[in-house]
Amino acid sequence: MERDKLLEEMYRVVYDGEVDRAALVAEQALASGLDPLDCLKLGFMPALERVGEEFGRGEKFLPELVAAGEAMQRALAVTGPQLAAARRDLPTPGRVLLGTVEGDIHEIGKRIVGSLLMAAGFEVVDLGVDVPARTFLERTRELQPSLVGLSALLTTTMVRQREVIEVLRQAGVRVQVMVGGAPVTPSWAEEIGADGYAEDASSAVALARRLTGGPGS
Ligand code: B1M
Repeated sequence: MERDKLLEEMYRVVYDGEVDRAALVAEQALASGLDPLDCLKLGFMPALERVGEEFGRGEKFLPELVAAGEAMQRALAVTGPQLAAARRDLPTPGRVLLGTVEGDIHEIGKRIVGSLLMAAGFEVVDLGVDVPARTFLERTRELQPSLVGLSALLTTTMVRQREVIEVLRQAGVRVQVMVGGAPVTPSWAEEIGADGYAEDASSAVALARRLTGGPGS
């Protein structure tokens, strides 16, 4: 299948929530030589954004949101490992502890951020979703990461980013904290005392490099 047709098909499978077909289309796209990041940015993600907008306007319902999210997850299961093919020739710029904050189960953006960080050579420990502040503290003490990354997709869970930062600071743990997620803004990051904010996965890598003093910082 040619590139434009594949991109259209990627969009369609997520928009229509065709969970099983999503992995197949992702495999076809990679086999045809398409870049995994292009597959996500130009094919799958715009469809998920549209479903999200339509859900927000009451034109789509929860089952459709769930199906689109599932289809995206299947596509990511195929493209993610290729995105994350780490550059082993470089010394690792550091360890990143990544998670979606408590109360929030959105994980797609965080996984993409994690994959690109791995591709940039970072060691990524992904704590998953709905991660309490206490867990961030415990795992930071245990793993001594250079950077903690907090993702939040809901206006109601953004506040948990502040909570994690407070818990870390109150415990006297000094670690850089990066925040991101659709509702998060640079001013919010500043207000809660985060060390940096990244709008998307590529800028998260640039920021992580800067905060950890890694290559290209
Ligand atoms: Co939800 N959801 N959702 N959802 N969902 C949103 C976020 C929403 C905007 C949709 C809408 O109404 N228009 C809305 C939030 C409204 C608000 O808070 N103002 C919403 C809602 C309301 C809900 C529920 C409450 C719905 C309900 O139950 N009634 C519920 C909440 C569940 C919970 O968390 N407790 C819910 C559930 C779900 C699903 C489970 C069905 C599913 C998630 C599946 C999954 O992740 N496994 C889902 C989905 C898919 C979405 C949308 C459609 C897509 C999110 C996504 O994956 N985007 C979303 C609408 C939207 O965002 N347009 C929506 C693609 C992803 C690549 O982008 O996550 O933004 P994003 O990540 C980007 C950047 O933000 C950034 O880089 C990423 C890559 O470029 N980034 C970081 C993200 N994290 C970062 C961390 C960093 C740095 C950058 O550093 C650490």
